[in-house]
Parts: sequence; structure tokens; C-alpha cells
Amino acid sequence: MSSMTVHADEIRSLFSNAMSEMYRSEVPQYGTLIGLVTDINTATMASDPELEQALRRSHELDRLGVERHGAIRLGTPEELFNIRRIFAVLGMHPVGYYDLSVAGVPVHSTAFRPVEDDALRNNPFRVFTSLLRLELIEDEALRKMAARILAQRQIFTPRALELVEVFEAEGGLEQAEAEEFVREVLETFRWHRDAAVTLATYNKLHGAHRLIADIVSFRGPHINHLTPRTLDIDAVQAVMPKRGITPKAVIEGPPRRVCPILLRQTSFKAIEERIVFKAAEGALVEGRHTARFGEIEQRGVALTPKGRKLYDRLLASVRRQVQVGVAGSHAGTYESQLTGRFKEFPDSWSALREQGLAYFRYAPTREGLAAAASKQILRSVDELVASGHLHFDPIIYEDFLPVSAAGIFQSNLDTDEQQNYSECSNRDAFEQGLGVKVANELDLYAKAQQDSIDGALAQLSKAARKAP
Ligand code: OOG
Ligand code: NI
Repeated sequence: MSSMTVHADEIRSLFSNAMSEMYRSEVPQYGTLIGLVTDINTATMASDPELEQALRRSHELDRLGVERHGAIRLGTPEELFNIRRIFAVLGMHPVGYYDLSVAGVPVHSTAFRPVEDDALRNNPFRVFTSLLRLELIEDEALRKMAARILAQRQIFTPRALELVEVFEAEGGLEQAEAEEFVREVLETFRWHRDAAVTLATYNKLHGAHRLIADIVSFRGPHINHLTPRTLDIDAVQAVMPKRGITPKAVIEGPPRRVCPILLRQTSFKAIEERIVFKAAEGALVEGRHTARFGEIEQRGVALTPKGRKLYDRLLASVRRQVQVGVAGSHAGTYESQLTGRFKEFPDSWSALREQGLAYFRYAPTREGLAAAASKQILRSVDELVASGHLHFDPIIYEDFLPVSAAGIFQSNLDTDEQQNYSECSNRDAFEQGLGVKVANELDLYAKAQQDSIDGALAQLSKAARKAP
């Protein structure tokens, strides 16, 4: 890599800013949501100066308004293969496999995201990327037609792919190339008012599943939402209607807690947009399509497999008991049940740590270093924590939740009826298209925790060795 190349974190920031600007101009309601989130964040900090201090210390303040994620839906394995190469230039790599067929959505997905701590700190932007599973379309003629339409499109500009090759050969892009790359890549995510199909074809695809129509009918995988971070998701959810935005019925994920876990998210309902369909002999036909929305998120600590099992069990028990309709029936019962059931989930950092439910990052305290220097050697991490020699901070969850993601998809289908595809997760096929294996998110958190323990213990032994 030559010294003239631009750091991937920087290209990612150029990209997320460009996406934000483009999406605000394409979907004005999204601009309204950003305004609302900014207002609530300001109010939350004003009423909680400690929170503001903490955000300032961790240099989070400047980045608060920066988008955390977006989402796209792809049509073919080749598209998935090339998007992986594109995102690599932006320092985003596939983490996690999500099978959404269980929730009646004919796609499977991964998240392209920064992996290293520094990269996440510099710019955490990620893209939830889904691939259509044509094999789940039952009607064979329709399946073939969809495949034929998808085979004809090229969602990347030739120049974007050329620059990917430069990156792959040289290990980086220079400033002018990086800027050009971002401009070219933006074209892939842009909205197209003109469909690639006739209204009749659109209706057939729509009949199979609205998402299939969304993926197959257009020339590209338009970004379907962006998601900023909110400091108080319940407040934003409550205020949305007052700003003329219709939120989905409930917030996905865990309930509000003292110690936030995993990810809470909510969205506003997709807007209806005018589309121009192809018609015979050059005539044009107008129609409508509903796909694009806005979302907000609030993240908490990453859970260990044990913690995740408890989370999944509690959530499933609530969802078995209360089914929220798209129009919002039973939303109140759902929320109170959720809060009630989750009383079983410990809600203090020490309990979460002691019971091995969540991941933490450890560091020696000043007392710890002093004690080490005076040779008071304590052995285990637990002993060191108990004596105040080690300090621990939650490791933030950087991934997605399949049940929540399904809820976000579902809220935009405008029907309570769930299509049922039998469970048939197919990670191998997904990874074959992708061209690499997806990273396991739990391994990443476990490693971050272990690295911090190794580092902290090394610092303590160093202090002990240096002592007279
Ligand atoms: C993706 C929905 C999932 C999330 O935040 O869980 C998602 C989509 O609608 O394409 O973005
Ligand atoms: Ni999302």
C-alpha cells in the first residue's frame, strides 16, 4: 500500500455522508426523523449531564448524528459477490448469517461492517445486506421469469468495478480515486423511479411476495432505509406521530432497562412512491410502490451464548403469548409482557458479568497497578475485579437480531398474514455466492474480551516486575 492511499475508515465516512445526503433528498420524511432524533438526543443530554460527560470522554459526541446502518436487498449471488468486493474498499466485512425465511421473508442476509475496535470507533456504518432466495418462489414460471430479469441487470457502474480492481491490486485508493469511487458506488444505491418491468410483471412478483417485487422490478438495490443512533428510543417512538411520522407498532428487541443489552430498534412505515412502469410500444404506465422507510437504533452490551439463550427464550415466550398486529393491536400488552418477562434477566453490570451473560472489556485500575507493584498478587479475573484492581466496561453489540430484523421487514408488508417458508437456512449457498465465509460475531466479542484480559494482566505483571 503506498503512502498516498486513503484509509478505509475515511472512505467509509465519505460514503456514509454521501448516502445520508442522498437519502434525505430522496425521502424527506427521513430528514424529519433525523431532526426529531437530534432534538431528543439534545434533550436527553440536557437532563442527564453525566451521560453527556461520558459521551464527551469517549469522543462519541461528534459522531452522535452519524448514521449507524442502512439496508439493501440483492437479487443474485453475483451481486452479492461484487458488493463484498465494493464494501471491502470501505473497510466493511461480512459478519453473521441471518436466515429470515423462518419469519416468512424469502431472503437470507449478512451485515457488512467494520470489525476492528478503532474502525468501529472512527465510523461504525454498516449495511444489512439481504439476498433473495429465488428457490423459495413456488411458482416455477414466475421463478424463471424473475431469474431472467435479474440476469439482465448490472447494478454496478463499470468504473466502480474498475476501481475495485485497482484497490485489490494496489491495496488502496488515492484521494481522487476514493472520491470517484464513492460517487460511482452511490449510483448502485440510488432510487429509480422507472421500473425495469411492466406493471403486469410487477403485480405477478408482488403476488408472490412484496419483497420479491421490490428486489426484481428495479435496475438497482436502492437503499431502503438509514438508521441513526438515538439516546432515548422510547421518547422518539412516542413523539414520531406528533411530527407526522407513523411508527411501527412496537420497538423490536429487549425492553427498556438500566443496563441496555443487544439492540433496540424501531422504524417509520414505508412511504408510497410513484413508479413508472414499462409498457408496450414505448408507452408508460404509472403505479405505486412502497419500500423505503427510516429507522432508529439504540445499542447495549453484547451477550455471551448463555446470555443470548436467555434473551431468545424470554423473547420467544412473550411472542408466543402476544401477537402484535401490523395495525398495532395488542401493542400495549406486548410491551408490559416484555417488561415483565425480562425481570428474569439480571439488570446490573456486575450480575451480567458474574453470571457470564455479557461481554466486557477489562483494564487495570490505578489501585490494581499499585497493588501489583507492591507484589500483592491476585490470581483470577474475578478476584481482581472484587478487590477493585480490574475495571470492566460493556462491549457494545455491533450486529443485528434476526427476530427484530424480521419485525422491521414485516412492519412494511402491511399484512398480519405471514407467509410460511419452512425453515431451511442455507449458509453454505450464501457463502458460496459471497465468495468467503462470514465471520462469527460471537467469536469477535469473545476475542475482544480475552484480548482485554490478556492486556490487563500483562500490564499488572509489568508493574510487578518493575517494582523494586
Ligand atoms: C432489512 C431489515 C433489517 C434491521 O435493522 O434489522 C434491518 C430490510 O428491510 O431490508 O435493517
Ligand atoms: Ni435496519
